[in-house]
Amino acid sequence: MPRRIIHIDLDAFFVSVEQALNPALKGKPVVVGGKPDRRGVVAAASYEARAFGLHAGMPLITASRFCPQATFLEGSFPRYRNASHKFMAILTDFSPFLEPIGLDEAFLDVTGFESIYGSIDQMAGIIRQQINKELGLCASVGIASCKVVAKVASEKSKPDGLLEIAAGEEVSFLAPLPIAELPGVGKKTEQKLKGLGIRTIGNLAITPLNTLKLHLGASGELLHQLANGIDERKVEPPGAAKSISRETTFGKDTADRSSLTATLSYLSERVGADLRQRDKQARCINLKLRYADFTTITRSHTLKQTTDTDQAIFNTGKQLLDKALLAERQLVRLIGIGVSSLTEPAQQLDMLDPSAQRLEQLNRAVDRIRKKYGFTAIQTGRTLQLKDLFPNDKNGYTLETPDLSL
Ligand code: TTP
Ligand code: MG
Repeated sequence: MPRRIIHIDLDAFFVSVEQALNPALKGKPVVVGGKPDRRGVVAAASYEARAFGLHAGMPLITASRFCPQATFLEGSFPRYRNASHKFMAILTDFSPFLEPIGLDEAFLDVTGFESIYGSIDQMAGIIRQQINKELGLCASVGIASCKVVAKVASEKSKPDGLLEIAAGEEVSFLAPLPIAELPGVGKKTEQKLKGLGIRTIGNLAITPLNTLKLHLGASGELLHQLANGIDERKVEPPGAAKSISRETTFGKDTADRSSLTATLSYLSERVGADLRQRDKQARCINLKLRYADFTTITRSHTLKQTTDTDQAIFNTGKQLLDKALLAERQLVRLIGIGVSSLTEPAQQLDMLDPSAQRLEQLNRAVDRIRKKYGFTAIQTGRTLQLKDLFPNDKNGYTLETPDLSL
């Protein structure tokens, strides 16, 4: 039986939350990101502001030149997270097969649900109404037989829209769209494809697989499938992890502080990204070391305040590492970092600490760029030296024992 999948994404999310709180801002150009004299960038722009060319990622100063009459707001991340929880709670009422993506986006597998609601289209209408009634927000919805087509459809229906692609229509729906609109095609891939004369998703769909593999490697095959509307990926709940960890064995045992620190930093970033993807916070940070003689130690530290930032995970891990290296002078064979005692985000605490809030926003911004362009698209100064230690591609460094999440 063909699947029916809903992709739902809130319109101009941060801005819409502000407009729901202050209706005087509705229908006007509004920007969340900060005052225009600040060095930051636009996080979200209302559709009225987008009409002036404003978009996420644009420097605030440029935005204020294009649209001086816009209202510029600092925004409040805990407020958006709170709205996000309510949004996800509404979706859970409609289907247990829910996969949240970030704060304002989710997939729902609703195969067979037409018998309850008359049609999936009607079901989506009820979901949108409920979000509007309870949160004062507009959501756009795509419905299709697989994730990629549902996602492109919701994007196409924006703002405040609904677009259903019938089974069998996937390829013809995608074909005329520019390649940049295919999820998974970032700026670099777009340039490469254009260099090959591939401009539309339809061009990509009929390009021989070998040509794509030659120029794009393994991701060429995936993109070819997606362009043909083939996407078997399931809608999967993120799973209730009790702990999250990453570890790796070095090719050669080492006592070199800077490569140990760089590896710890990279592993901390992977753990942090996973933690945020699950929208969890951690109280306990755990370091694991295996020495050349195979003795293995773990050292833990319990934080006063829960965290989900790469920096807090790394800083605590680094303190534990420094202590352990002082106590034991052997070469290190394996290093691992993990978090446990996972909880829901502690919202009130963040409110009191604007610097924690900014760090959290920064981490989330990095997550978004990495989701689009690959994990190594952004590297911190500390991890850069890993280039000499481990092979890497856009998904990150190839570690000897990667991805040991429990
Ligand atoms: P998006 O869903 O990408 O954007 P949006 O909801 O503002 O607009 P729309 O979906 O209608 O196109 O991102 C959701 C929120 O994430 C957005 O409101 C603000 C935040 N965000 C940033 O902080 N920086 C960014 O670069 C992007 C893209 C989003
Ligand atoms: Mg959105």
